[in-house]
Amino acid sequence: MLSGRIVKALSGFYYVLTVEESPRTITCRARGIFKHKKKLVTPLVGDLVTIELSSDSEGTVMEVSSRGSELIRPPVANVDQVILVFAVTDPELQPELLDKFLLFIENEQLTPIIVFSKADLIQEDDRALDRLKQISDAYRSIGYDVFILTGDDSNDLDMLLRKMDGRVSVLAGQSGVGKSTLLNRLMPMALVQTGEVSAKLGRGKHTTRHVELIAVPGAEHSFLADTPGFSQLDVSLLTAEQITNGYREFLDVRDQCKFRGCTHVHEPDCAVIRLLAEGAIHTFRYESYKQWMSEWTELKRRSKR
Ligand SMILES: Nc1nc2c(ncn2[C@@H]2O[C@H](COP(=O)(O)OP(=O)(O)OP(=O)(O)O)[C@@H](O)[C@H]2O)c(=O)[nH]1
Ligand SMILES: [Mg+2]
Ligand SMILES: [Zn+2]
Repeated sequence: MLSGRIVKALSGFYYVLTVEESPRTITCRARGIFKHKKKLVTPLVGDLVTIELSSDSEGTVMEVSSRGSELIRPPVANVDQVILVFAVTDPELQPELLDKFLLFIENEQLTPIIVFSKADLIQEDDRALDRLKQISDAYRSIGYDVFILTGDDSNDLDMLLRKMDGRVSVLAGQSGVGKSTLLNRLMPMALVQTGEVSAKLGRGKHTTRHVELIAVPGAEHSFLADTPGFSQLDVSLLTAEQITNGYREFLDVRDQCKFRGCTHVHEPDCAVIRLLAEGAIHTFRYESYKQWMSEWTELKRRSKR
């Protein structure tokens, strides 16, 4: 029996990187369904497993260890942090969508890192540059790490790489924002396919289709996962309280609201609404909060009909 980590799952096979002096990748079939504390589990990328070898390079997954964390989208287990990539243009930056991603990350107790890509595409005199600066300052003031990719950013890339030390990180964001491109810039030897590479080969746009964990070279227990892009996120999977908890700056002051369980929308003596009026909470954050709250209410109402 050997232990390892599932780094890729494709067409019924699990690719397991072994924990050994010289790690190797073993192609495995799963033994069927796994029971864990009476729950059925399907192995996920990121799972720590034990395997039985049938040859030097093939084996069977025998057991899945219990998970430290489990993301539904992208589907990865045992993640420590999420590198959330948002393009500043092409597609146009939508901070409310960024906040929607943050809702899920915060509620999984994962550390988000925000990366704004394609900043090299905005002209210096463009108003979009001011907007980017305002938005990134806002997220920094709330306590998030924010990186901006300008093409001339090797220092930032080094800092980002250091943040991945000893951790399992996963890239997340819409399709075409540059997740695979960023992975290749951080780890040039990984050579994952990006939209650009295959366009050169004349095969049209390449889009990532599976989750793959890639070991960060020279760093122990460090992995970065490339994932397929997505933008559909179902807020009805969360509770109303989780939506409120998804906004860090509201959490900090909720004890000052008059009512316990204040939703910060219509209640009197609400600390969030007071701070909003004082300018200490960003309007765009509060607006996105109301947007996801009302989407949540609407989805719940419809599901009851
Ligand atoms: N100008 C510029 N182009 C970028 C940047 N990052 C990515 N691109 C381009 O955007 C396109 C899509 O990049 P990918 O890295 O494949 O995007 P992705 O997020 O992996 O997309 P999916 O795999 O579909 O989820 C490619 O043509 C890249 O060259 C950037 O920072 N600046
Ligand atoms: Mg990709
Ligand atoms: Zn309140």
